[in-house]
Formats: sequence, structure tokens, C-alpha cells
Amino acid sequence: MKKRLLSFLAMLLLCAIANAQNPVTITAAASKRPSQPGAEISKAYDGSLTTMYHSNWSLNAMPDTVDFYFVGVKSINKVDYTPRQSGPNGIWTTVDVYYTTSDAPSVFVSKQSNISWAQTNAVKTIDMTANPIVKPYIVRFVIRSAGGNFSSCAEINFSSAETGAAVQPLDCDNPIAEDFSTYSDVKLAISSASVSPAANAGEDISRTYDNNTATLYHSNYAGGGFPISLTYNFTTNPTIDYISYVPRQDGGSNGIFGTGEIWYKTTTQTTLTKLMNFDTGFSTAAYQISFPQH
Ligand SMILES: [Ca+2]
Repeated sequence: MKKRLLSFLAMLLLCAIANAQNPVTITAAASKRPSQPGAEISKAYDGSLTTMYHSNWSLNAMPDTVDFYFVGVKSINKVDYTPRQSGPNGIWTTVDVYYTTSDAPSVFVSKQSNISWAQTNAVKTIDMTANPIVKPYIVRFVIRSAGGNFSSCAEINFSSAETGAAVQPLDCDNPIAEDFSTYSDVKLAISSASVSPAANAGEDISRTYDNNTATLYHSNYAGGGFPISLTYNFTTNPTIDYISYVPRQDGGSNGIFGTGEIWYKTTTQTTLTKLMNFDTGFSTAAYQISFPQH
């Protein structure tokens, strides 16, 4: 009887250890989408519920990708996402979770996909006690839908059943926040471009990528010619996540994009594949055409 009681207590203890939740320190973080000034991603783990990460107010942030970096963390068994404390914008409602480990820092493994959350201000929890992430390096959230197509987070907390630091290899420089700057967005070089039907004389397609917002491409002044195809070529085989469309800046409204389609072809493909539709709403503001991810 005594023995049985002891093993029962031991089992209880084991369960308690497996479900223990010690706070895990986030070393750094990065968001794919530009943040609203004052609402940078660091506000998602500053310990304050009154500050938050919020994507830029004038851009569509979907999908967003938010990465959290860890150094010397043994494991993670729980995530608590605390949305903004009032208002609906940016609350994550469809989320995929990926991770990499310190042993394979660039190999992303799918942890959970299509997590569905209500667009409320209540804390959302991902319980991973049955299968913790061991030796995490990056935990990645791909946010596929969120309130108003923004992305926001008042606070995110990671927990572990374990305490203390994992042993770091002696020959490995521990990453610091500055090292993660390589993960921020890079503007890609366009090697060539063409447009059909032809542009107005002197307002060629090359003016859309001369890094000068004072110059502009304009279709033939006779008007019409739709659909107009603008083709951009790349030689470096890059991965492209989004297009930044900057409408004419001279105060005119003619020719500002409304609706369109994005098609693509990789070096190994012979035919074009349709990726998506877009709708800028004929806005005079800069518009980010975000590609679907994963
Ligand atoms: Ca905060």
C-alpha cells in the first residue's frame, strides 16, 4: 500500500515536472512586415501589456512572419500569445508554428499548422507539454490571418519544464541580436523589365526601378490597352516575398493601379503560373502586395 502510494506520488511529481512552466528568455525577434513606428517587435516581449508590436498602419501585413530567437534554452513546452488589450486590429486568428534548433539553426520544422484563434483580446495558449521543442533556436509564427489584415502582439511568453541553460558548444559564437540583422528584408535588384503595350514615349518601364520616386512609368496617353503586362526579370534566383508598389508622386491620379494579377515563372519553368490577384483600391498611398507563404 505504502509502495503504491509512493509510486502514485512519484507519478504526480513527474507530471508536475513535465507541466512545470518556467519563463524562457527571448534573446531577439524579427518581424517580416514593417512595424508602425513605436510599435516595433521588441514591444512584444518587453514585459508590458500596454505596449505592443503592430505592423505598419498603411500596409497590408498578411501574411506576416515573426521569429523569436533563443540562446541556451533547453526546451519550450508552452506559448502564450497575449493580444492587444483592446481593439481588434492585428489580432492573430490563423497561425502556423515552425521551429529550428541550435543543432540545425536554418532547418525549419513544422510544429503546428492552421491554429485558429478567436479575434478577442483574451490570451491564446499553445500547449506543447506532450511534445516540447528541444533546444530551440528560432520559433517562427506565420500569421496567415489577423484582424483588419494588420499584425499585432501585446506580449508573447514562452515556458519550459526545465530550468538552467543548455550547454553551448565552446567553438560556437553565441548569436547576439545584431547577428539577426541578416534576417531583415533585402531589396532585390531587377535585371531587366518590359511592358506591353508600349509605354508613353519618355516614360518607360525602367523608370519603375531607377530608385527615383520622382520619375514614373506611364502607359500610352491614348489610354486603354488593358490588360497591361509589366514583366520584371531577375538573374540571382531570389526568393521574393512581396512587391512594394509606389504610385506616382506628382499629384496626378491617371494610371494609378487598381486591380491586377501576379504571375511568375522560375528558371526551370516554361510557362507562367498565376500566383494571386491584388487590389490596391486605387489608393495614392504606397501598397505592399504580399505573396502567400507556405
Ligand atoms: Ca508589450
